Amino acid sequence: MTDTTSSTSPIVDVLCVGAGFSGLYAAYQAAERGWTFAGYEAAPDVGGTWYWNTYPGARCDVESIYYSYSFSEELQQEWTWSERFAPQPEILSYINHVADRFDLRRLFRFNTKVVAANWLPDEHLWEVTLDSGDTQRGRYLLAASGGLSTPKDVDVPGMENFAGLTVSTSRWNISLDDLAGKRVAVIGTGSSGVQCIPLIAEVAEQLTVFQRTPNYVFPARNGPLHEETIAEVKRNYSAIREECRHSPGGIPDRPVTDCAFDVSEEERQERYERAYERSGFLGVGAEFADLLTDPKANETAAEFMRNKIREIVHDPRTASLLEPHFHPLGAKRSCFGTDYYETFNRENVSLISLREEPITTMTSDSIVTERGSYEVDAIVLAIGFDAFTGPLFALNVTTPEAGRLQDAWSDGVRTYLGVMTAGFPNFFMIAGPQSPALVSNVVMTIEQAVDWISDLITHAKAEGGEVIEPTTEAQDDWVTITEATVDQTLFATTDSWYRGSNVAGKPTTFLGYVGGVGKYRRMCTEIAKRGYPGVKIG
Ligand code: FAD
Ligand code: N01
Repeated sequence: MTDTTSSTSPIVDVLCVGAGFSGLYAAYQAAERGWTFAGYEAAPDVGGTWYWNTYPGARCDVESIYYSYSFSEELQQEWTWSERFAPQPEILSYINHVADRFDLRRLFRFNTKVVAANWLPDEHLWEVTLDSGDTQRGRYLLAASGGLSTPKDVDVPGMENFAGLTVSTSRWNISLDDLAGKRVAVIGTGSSGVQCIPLIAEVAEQLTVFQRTPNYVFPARNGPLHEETIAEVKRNYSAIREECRHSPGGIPDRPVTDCAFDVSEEERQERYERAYERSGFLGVGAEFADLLTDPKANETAAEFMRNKIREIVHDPRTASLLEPHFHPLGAKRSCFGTDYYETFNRENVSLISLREEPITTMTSDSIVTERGSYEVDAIVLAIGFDAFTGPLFALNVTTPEAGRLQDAWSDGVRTYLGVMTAGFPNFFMIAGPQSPALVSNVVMTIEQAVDWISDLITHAKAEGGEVIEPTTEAQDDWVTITEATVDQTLFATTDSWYRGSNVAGKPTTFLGYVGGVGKYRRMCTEIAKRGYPGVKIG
């Protein structure tokens, strides 16, 4: 292992922050290419998202046979997923297996936070400072620090007054049994809330869900993966992965060309029914080509889902509060749940709409709203993340010329391909903002990004170049492309973490490229073939 423990450690080729899917694959590529590598991970072990998010019900919502590494044929043949959407412990075991199988763990220092990263222009090196005070120098700095790894600051009024048990889904540190027989509140009904609410309802004496914005929750339709399915997938894995790489979302596509009003009302409803049964990202929200561009078309799908909620939820008032009316279907990240709406038929579950009665404060044992006071023993916070820029800014990435990354991006994110940013040489982001990560099977996006970055470094080394930086012009073009692409869609009109609007004071720029994984890959490949025209290599 490269000694990464003191300021006298030898200079490494690659400094990397994070040991989730991104960091581990970056370590693998570095080892394959013979580069020295020093990785740092704040957690005690590998896993990233799947190390931290251990709340009840946590699982992926991109099918596991796709939401996994494709770089090793042996790996994908020897690993067998148990369910369509594997639960968190299984995904974490998989990541641990990968770390052991490819001997990657030795390349990371755990329980170690990177607190600063400074570019030394005369030496063409990055120097990272660790929370221990140690420093380490390296030629390239990779932020594999995750898009959803920094929990949002708790912005619920009066939280500091509450004396009962408080736990956050993104830093879950209790067992479900700790909530047994208790009066529990869940605040937040995004993907995390949707996954844990049904399981908490099963053990709590009383569960009160505090919902601010109702979302569209599709049935996950999870289940065991049968032997024949697994055998079939393994026989065809190479072809399946290739299809994913060139698809819009990093999963096998189901292309549709017709629009919602091209068909009769009857046919539309039949197709939504079939899509609802199928579920997944190619379900209702992907049944017609114009659902994410035409508000009227979208409304047909939204109303279909509201009807489903009214059918499932017995109490009409609760059903109406659960009906999503505040944003188009799919324009915020859709949620996939198991018995989510059914849970609100339980005697011990009630729903409070924070749009009707916002929380004003808390006491030691109650949540106080504009309309009443709710006594609880425990509060589960499922309020989301400071996405992308949260973890990146915490690195305090600084160059003498451009200053800190957070200052360079004070008006919004600016990247070249979501991978680099002008003014910050030899700094690379894996699955970063303005990449397709936001709306893709992220593991596929990670592999593509690491391969592309590694090829660029290889190219620069071959040319004798030590410094790699995008031109401002290429970056401006990419920002324009990402904005123009999203402006054609309903994503642009919707407040969500996709746009940074969930965090007070964060500039609202869209944090992803929504033109599709396949199209993005083609662009990146073409840029590489042409000798990286948007990149200065010196
Ligand atoms: P992460 O897994 O977030 O890992 C980043 C690591 O960097 C973390 O371990 C963190 O501790 C470490 N780190 C950050 N800053 C520092 C620092 N300064 N110093 C040291 N270490 C640091 N995506 C999908 O495509 N499909 C899904 O089904 C899916 N499900 C998800 C479910 C949940 C509950 C969440 C939260 C996200 C989900 N995602 C999903 C997105 C998921 O984040 C990515 O798929 C993927 O796991 C990201 O991997 P990563 O390695 O890039 O980042
Ligand atoms: O976070 P979120 P999440 N008072 O931001 C509410 C991935 N993921 O952790 O919409 C009261 O989506 C907020 O309300 P509003 C996935 O990419 C995947 O659930 O802002 N409420 C919202 O209801 C996902 O998109 C899975 O009005 C407050 C909720 O809290 C991303 O991670 C599972 C509040 C936050 O929802 C984030 O999901 C889990 C406040 N002060 C996560 N602040 C899978 O299924 C926020 N809220 C694979």
